[in-house]
Amino acid sequence: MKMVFRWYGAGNDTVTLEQIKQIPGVEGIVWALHDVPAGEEWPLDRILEVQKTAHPYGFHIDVVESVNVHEDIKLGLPTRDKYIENYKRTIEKLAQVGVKVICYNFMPVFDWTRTNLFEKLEDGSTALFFEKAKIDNMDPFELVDQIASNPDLTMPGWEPERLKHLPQLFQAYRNVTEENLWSNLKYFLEQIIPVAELHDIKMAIHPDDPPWSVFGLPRIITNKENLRRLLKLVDSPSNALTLCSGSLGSNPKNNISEMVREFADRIAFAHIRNVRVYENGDFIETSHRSSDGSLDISEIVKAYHDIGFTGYVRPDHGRHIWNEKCRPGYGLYDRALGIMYLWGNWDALERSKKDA
Ligand code: DNO
Repeated sequence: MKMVFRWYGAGNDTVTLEQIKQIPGVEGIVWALHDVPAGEEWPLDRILEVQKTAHPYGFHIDVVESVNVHEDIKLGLPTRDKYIENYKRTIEKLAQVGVKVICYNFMPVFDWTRTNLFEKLEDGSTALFFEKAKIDNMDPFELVDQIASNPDLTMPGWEPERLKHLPQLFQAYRNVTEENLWSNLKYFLEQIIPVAELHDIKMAIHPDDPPWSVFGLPRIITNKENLRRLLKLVDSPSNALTLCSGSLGSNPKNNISEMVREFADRIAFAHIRNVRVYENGDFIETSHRSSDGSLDISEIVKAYHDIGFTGYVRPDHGRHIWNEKCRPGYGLYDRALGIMYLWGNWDALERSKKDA
């Protein structure tokens, strides 16, 4: 596995490249031009800037997370074609700097959703928390108000610019069913996968987080059957997966290590983290250690080891520990601990293979 670390960019992240350099075994940063609105073509000079920033540290920039998909594409509006063209141009430019994997998602309106970004765990640290009943009974505008009035709360897909259009967006999605979303995804993939193939890039879709419908919006990248269906929409190695253990794992019916084994050759990017799921459907993110959450991370790492995984791996959200002030889920300390846990598991497996 090739270890990478998500970095939001100079001035946009509390973590520095110097710090990342000192985490054992990190080869590259996972990056994006976070200020370019979804649907716009990424400027080459900005892409080159990232490369120039990363290279002195010996980091590659092979993995982009994410090139976001414009809502018109997900909605299947006639205007989608121009945004798809822009998407293709962005793929071509990313190819010019050697990008290998582009992560994206197909969640309507919102990206990951939580009810509290700083919920206390027993050890005094805080972590991202999802209270199911609260979301089920909530008017999404309420949550938007909470977010808008608290500048410390940032969630992807909840940018102020986007939130302004929320009423229209909800209106637009009113008649979009899951089947419509599938066919809009197929349309998109049929256009972009040939471009990705040409440049040897893997388009790695990220599962929905949480993997079920929120606020009545359709969500489809949620379980094994749907991942199978996705891979068949366009049957190409470039139509690939970001297998996120924590996103899929918040539904206890999803067996992550089984998915790793089944989709082995189509997983381009692995997000590994743990999550503790409660009986009422709530969940909280924990340390990566198996015994701290509901997922057996050791078993998941073993599945990757068994398939001889050579793709990219990153630790995912961490807790906020040791009083670190950071982007929710994206501090230095707990993600660095997460990496050491992943390496610990991996190295032990390598060792027993050698000894066998
Ligand atoms: C959350 C991330 C997601 C992910 C996007 C991929 O921290 O896992 O925001 O980057 O869904 O497009």
